[in-house]
Amino acid sequence: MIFVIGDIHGMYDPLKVAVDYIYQVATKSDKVNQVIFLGDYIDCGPSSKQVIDLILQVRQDFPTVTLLGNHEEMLLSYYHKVFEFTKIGNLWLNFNGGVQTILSFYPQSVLFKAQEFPDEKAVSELLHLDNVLKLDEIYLKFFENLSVSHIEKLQSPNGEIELLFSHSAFSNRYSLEKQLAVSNWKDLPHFLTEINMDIEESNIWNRQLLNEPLRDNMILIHGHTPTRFYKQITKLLRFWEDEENAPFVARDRKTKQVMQIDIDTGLVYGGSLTMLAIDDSPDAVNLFPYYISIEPKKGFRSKLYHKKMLDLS
Ligand SMILES: [Mn+2]
Repeated sequence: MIFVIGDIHGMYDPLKVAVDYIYQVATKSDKVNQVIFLGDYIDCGPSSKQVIDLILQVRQDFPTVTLLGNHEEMLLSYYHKVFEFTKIGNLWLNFNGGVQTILSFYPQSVLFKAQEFPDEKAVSELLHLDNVLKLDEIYLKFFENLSVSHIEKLQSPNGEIELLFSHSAFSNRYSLEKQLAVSNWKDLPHFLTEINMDIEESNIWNRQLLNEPLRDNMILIHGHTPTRFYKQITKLLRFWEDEENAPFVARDRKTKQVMQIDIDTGLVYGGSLTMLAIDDSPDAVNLFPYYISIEPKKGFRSKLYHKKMLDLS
């Protein structure tokens, strides 16, 4: 079994439920062959550091892939003062929940020395100081070494299937091979310059849906855009008949093959955390047997998670 976990954004409790489920599966029934995290571990929620600590623990116990999200990209760009860091810093701290991440990793930051919580202007001025954020080496290495994409090749009764994992969607407009060649955060500036791509189109920021499959028998699995967002941009899509916090499944118009699955179900926007189960055994009848949906706790009687069927119709 492969487990894929969508956008977490500093929300430790739902992640703990997902991780406990994985340990339970590993001790009771199936073999856990891979755990894949799709990025956006930090920002907005209160527990970014605890989230990373839990991911580091999972990494010790299971083969694990950790992908780079745009929020980790913002943190690194700010931390290393690159990519016009002031702009990125403002964007990160003022609009993307970066302050919560600093509070979690570095509560002694000068950001919190002021009597009142700093407003936008004060944050901008503080950006130039060195003691806003300091990260321990273990966390800095974790962020710097996050992968930009990952491929799993599976044998199925219908032939080989490639699963491509990424924080957000790849683009049909650029060479797939070049997009796949980016290994980590440090490769990004060179890659963007080389193919003249705006970072908004890269597979850590892009919000465009695929026009067609990236290659035959390849399914892209990603997060980044809360699935309910698609409902707002078009009413023509039919995926919203049941519930808003379900993964989003897109098929090729011509062949009707599944080509894209988005599992960011908007945890920090009042949605849920989604963990997709993938049956990677060669005789798997159903590649996507179920997903786990975890809503932030509503009361002590509420169930911790719900096991649901992925609607592939
Ligand atoms: Mn994102």
